[in-house]
Amino acid sequence: MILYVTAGLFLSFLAIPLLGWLLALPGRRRSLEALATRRLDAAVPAKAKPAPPVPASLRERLRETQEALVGRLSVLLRGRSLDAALLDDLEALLFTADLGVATASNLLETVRSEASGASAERVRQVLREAILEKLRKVEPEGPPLALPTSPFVVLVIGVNGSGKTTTIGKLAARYRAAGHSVLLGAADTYRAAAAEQLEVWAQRADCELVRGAAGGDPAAVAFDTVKAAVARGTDVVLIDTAGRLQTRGDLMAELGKISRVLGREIEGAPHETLLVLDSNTGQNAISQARLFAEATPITALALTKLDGTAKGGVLVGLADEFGIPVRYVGIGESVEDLRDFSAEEFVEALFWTDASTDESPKADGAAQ
Ligand SMILES: Nc1nc2c(ncn2[C@@H]2O[C@H](COP(=O)(O)OP(=O)(O)OP(=O)(O)O)[C@@H](O)[C@H]2O)c(=O)[nH]1
Ligand SMILES: [Mg+2]
Repeated sequence: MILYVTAGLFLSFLAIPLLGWLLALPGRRRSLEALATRRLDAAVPAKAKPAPPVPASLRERLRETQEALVGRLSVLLRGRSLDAALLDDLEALLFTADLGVATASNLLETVRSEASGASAERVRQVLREAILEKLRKVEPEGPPLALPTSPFVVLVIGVNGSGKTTTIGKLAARYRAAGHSVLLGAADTYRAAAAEQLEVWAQRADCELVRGAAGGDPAAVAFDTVKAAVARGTDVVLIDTAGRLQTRGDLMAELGKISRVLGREIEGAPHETLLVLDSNTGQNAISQARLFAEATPITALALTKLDGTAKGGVLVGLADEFGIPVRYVGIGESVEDLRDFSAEEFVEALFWTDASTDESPKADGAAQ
């Protein structure tokens, strides 16, 4: 009897660790598999990163620009190869696609030198690559919404109605969604309704706002805003300014003053001066960029209203002429319609037509 009990106890001591080992087996197998995959990954060189999928909304919103540039190009190229007559037609197309004269000439020259006598498909490919190369140069470095310093001060400028306040509202919402504290500065003191408009966005984004007296000094509001941000330990400050014509010297000089006041309060501020350009203005946006850049150093561009315009080609001209990083593109009026600019994504959206059919999206009815 004693012998049976001893043997039973001995067997159960053996059974417990055995049971534990069996239960841990799936987890152990998973970690072994992970180890094997890691080793395999290390042994196999990483493949080139595939192009990011283009969100249907971006394609859809860029449709008019797509048609004005690549849609017309597809029709032009159909069944032809690059000869003198096609070059003439291409010249006419590029010069009327809101790219700006310098960029259009440059693209034409690239096609002439790289695709002489080549097929339609090759011409299309050369143009695509040339546009992509120009746009890659203005892709912002670093991750989106990066905050290299605190408070990170962004001064937002541009002509009347370009979309400054809306862009600030959308940006505030994005920063808030990423968990950052945001303070808005209503330095557009010209229009009584301007601060109210910004206030609505502040409520939507759940952030605070500093405003001054109507008709007051915009630089003073900017100063009060950064002072409050420092006191409160705010992460991001977005300063709205009144729209101004790029040809009004006095108003342009005011931007320099706001910038200097910010820099006096916080070293290096404004850390970003964002010029907001309405794509509908086409080549005028190029002249806006030139004159604003003369008034104050521009560190980033936002191209708004790319939805509903055929003039989005101006983005390529701006990239080519100024090389200023394009941080955002606006493709609609709601909060989620402010996208980080990606050269690859933009070019994919422009050239998304199935090249083998050489049809524009309208022609083949392949719209999403
Ligand atoms: N479709 C579309 N509309 C936009 C976009 N961005 C702004 N808007 C609209 O453009 C109009 C002007 O926008 P605001 O943000 O008030 O422009 P603003 O530059 O602040 O104007 P001012 O303060 O008067 O100089 C508004 O009706 C916005 O809804 C965009 O990306 N797409
Ligand atoms: Mg405004």
